[in-house]
Amino acid sequence: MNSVLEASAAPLASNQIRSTVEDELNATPFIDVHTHLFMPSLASLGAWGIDDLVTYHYLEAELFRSSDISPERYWSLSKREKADAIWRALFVENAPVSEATRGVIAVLSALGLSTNCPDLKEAREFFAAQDYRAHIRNVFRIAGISEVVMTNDSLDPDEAPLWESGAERDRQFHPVLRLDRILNRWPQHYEALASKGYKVDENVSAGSVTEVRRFLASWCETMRPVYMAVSLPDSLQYPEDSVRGRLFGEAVLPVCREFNLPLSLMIGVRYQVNPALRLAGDAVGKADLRSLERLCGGFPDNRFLCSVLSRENQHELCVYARKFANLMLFGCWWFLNNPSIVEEITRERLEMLGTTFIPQHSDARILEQVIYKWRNTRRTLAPILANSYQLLHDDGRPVTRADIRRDITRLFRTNFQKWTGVG
Ligand code: FIX
Ligand code: ZN
Repeated sequence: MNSVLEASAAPLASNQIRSTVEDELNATPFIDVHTHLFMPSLASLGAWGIDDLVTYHYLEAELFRSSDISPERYWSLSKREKADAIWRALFVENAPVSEATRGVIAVLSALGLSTNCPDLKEAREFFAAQDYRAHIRNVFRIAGISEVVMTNDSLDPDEAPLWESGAERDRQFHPVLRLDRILNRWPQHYEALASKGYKVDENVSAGSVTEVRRFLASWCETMRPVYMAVSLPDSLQYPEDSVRGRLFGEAVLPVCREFNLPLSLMIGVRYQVNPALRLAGDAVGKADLRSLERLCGGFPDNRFLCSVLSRENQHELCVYARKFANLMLFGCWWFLNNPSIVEEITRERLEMLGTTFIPQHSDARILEQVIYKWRNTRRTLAPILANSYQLLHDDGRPVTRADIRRDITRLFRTNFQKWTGVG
């Protein structure tokens, strides 16, 4: 056995555990299992650069707390003016201590840019000088990720034609078939299917269900997604005598089985509690997770990915994962993606699930966000993982670098690869 293998198989001393965990977290390229980023051939849909970073909906929500500008006045501004207003209010007139504002600072510093300028002139010049494709690779390298999973909408009038005309694929971007328009807003969107020749109606007659299956199957052929996904309200009920209830059981889950795809359920959104804030207008609600119990129990041949938005649902979610082997938990989603809460959720999951879950996803909407979202994750998880190994060591089981490397690879790569078949 060569010396490197010997070293990684040697029991670690107690005071070596923390630094070894940090090394292995930094050395392991993560797979980012849920983002709103787009591959270069879909760049027209994507967001990157300083103006997009600063007008991220998390910061828009914070702007209206730190400035007198009304949402109406704000939406009337150009993107550049919006970014200037947010930079002034959240980064100049106040210290950027919130997780989202601190994130922008972390991105600027990682790219070698000043972090306390009075305006965005320097940053705009930097991003204007970037070659987009090279910039993507560089940002992924800095973030320590090998690939991301996109969010693709076959009913989006701007996106669908790009796929239908054969969008060039990219090995670092995996597609996902997102179903929110079909499952949550059927009355507004069934006509889009009808206009493409699918015989569907508003009441989802028997014929419609078959046609929806045909639509989904055709998009699985076109897009070759790694999973299907849908975000769901806190009021989700399953089974339910509704369009969503029927389409889940009779169209979506059968097609997932046919194409051997997991279904990702993102549960717990209270949509548009303040529509004036647009994308920033959604909130969170505690969900009745017995729906998840019935889906996992009722469809044992389907695999489910699941992330739940409410902090109050996390413990029962962990318990459900102990009951259903066809359920894989992932991420600390959206309002949970704050270090103090990520810590709490991840400790609980390690204690209850060992390494059989996916700790985090970035949910990046702007390319460079992966830099701070994954820096935060590595920084938050290092002491938590080190503590687990320290307890194992103190309880009498020697811990090796190879153990730590295998587990971190499982948490941030192979759990997802095995669940989706992504190579
Ligand atoms: O449904 C989702 O995928 C959510 O992540 C988004 O809709 C949400 O707006 C978001 O950006 C969360 O971070
Ligand atoms: Zn998302």
